[in-house]
Amino acid sequence: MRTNVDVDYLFRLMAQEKKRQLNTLELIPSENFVSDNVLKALGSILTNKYSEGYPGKRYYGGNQWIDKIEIKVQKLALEVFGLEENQWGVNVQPYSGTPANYEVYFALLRPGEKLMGMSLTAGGHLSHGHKVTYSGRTYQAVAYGVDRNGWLDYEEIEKLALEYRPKLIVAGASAYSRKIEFDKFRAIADKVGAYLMVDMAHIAGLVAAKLHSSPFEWADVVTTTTHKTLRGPRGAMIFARKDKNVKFYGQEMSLFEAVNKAVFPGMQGGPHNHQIMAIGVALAEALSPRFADYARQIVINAQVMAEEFLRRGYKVVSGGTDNHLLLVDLTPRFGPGWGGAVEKLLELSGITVNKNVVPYEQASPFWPSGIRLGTPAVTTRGMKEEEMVKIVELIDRVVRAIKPDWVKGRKSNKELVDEIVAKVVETKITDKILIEVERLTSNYPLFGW
Ligand code: DSN
Repeated sequence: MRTNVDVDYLFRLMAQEKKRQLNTLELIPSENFVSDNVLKALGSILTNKYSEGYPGKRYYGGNQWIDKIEIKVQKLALEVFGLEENQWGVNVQPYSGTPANYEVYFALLRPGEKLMGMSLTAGGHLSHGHKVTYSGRTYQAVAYGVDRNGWLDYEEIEKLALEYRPKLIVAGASAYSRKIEFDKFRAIADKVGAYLMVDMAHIAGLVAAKLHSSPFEWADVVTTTTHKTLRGPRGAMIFARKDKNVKFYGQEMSLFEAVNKAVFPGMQGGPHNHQIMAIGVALAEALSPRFADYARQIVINAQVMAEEFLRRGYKVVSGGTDNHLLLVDLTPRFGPGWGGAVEKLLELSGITVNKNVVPYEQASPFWPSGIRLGTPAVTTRGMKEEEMVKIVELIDRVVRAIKPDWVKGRKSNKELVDEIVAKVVETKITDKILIEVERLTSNYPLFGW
């Protein structure tokens, strides 16, 4: 291969990122590490092919093998979630989670119609109607939240639905650690004649392993990304009912047909065939008994982590977790607004988490009061309960290096956070933790599985 300085530079950056992934503890709940076979599919010649349309109905020739791949991936997707082909169809072409959600809105709603989803501050996702997004600007979005303890309050959601009468209700979250009761959402949707869409992106792997109740019994449409607990490539799928109809721009058709039209030609062009192939590989992996063991360990690990935080006196939103993630509210220790400083210090210690708003956040969303942690990626490395306790100990040592009187009663901002971070770095605690993290990660090598 001919060399080129820019290409070399890019590959050097990629090598650095690989090193980061190998040597740090990845605790962002929406991230994971894929298998070598998934990587092989993603980095394959399938990226060369154009195939607008669907199997058997393409706008380009030469799709005989692509058709077979897409059909097989659809079958695997239905099998993983125990679905019958006469009731459910699946579109495996969405580029990612946000486009998948918008494609469903395009299929079911007209601009200006009402959509109800969980608010971002309560743990929902931007694409569920947040005002700065396409979903919030195109539809009239109404947001539901959680109660003071951080739990979904179905009576409140019902009240809101009865008041606003949305045409579509979205259930699903990005920072909610408890089981979502899809049957209750269905009952609410039925009361107001709304469609029910479940965005199971975060918990798809747990649903596949039957560790979370299935949304398919209750929802009209289910969207998911494929790269979180499902441990596939970055990508998404939309499942839609074939036995329920909708009027799509004057034409009566099944929800599944409307979703297909919304994906292509509605909102996307050529499918990413390398990505579809990699989704298929991940789905085949999800069907193995090893995946069920993996998913069980994700939840055990998250619960052990939550218990250890509680034992060390931290506030865990909702008091614990039923799934793969937990939200630690740092307000009692530091006052509002210091999640960002903790995120930065943990990053310098080789531990990756994300700052996150907490329910009834008193600080700004840019400088929120919590951190969100999840176990899918460290569980892929093979870490178990003992390591979770160790990780919480490491995090605690970093957090305790921030003296509450440095921050309490002060409003966080970039300068102040930089100042606090510098003060802690001076104590050398981040260097010490970094060494311990490298020791821990070297015992659980990544890649090659
Ligand atoms: N951005 C993802 C998350 O981190 O939860 C959701 O799409």
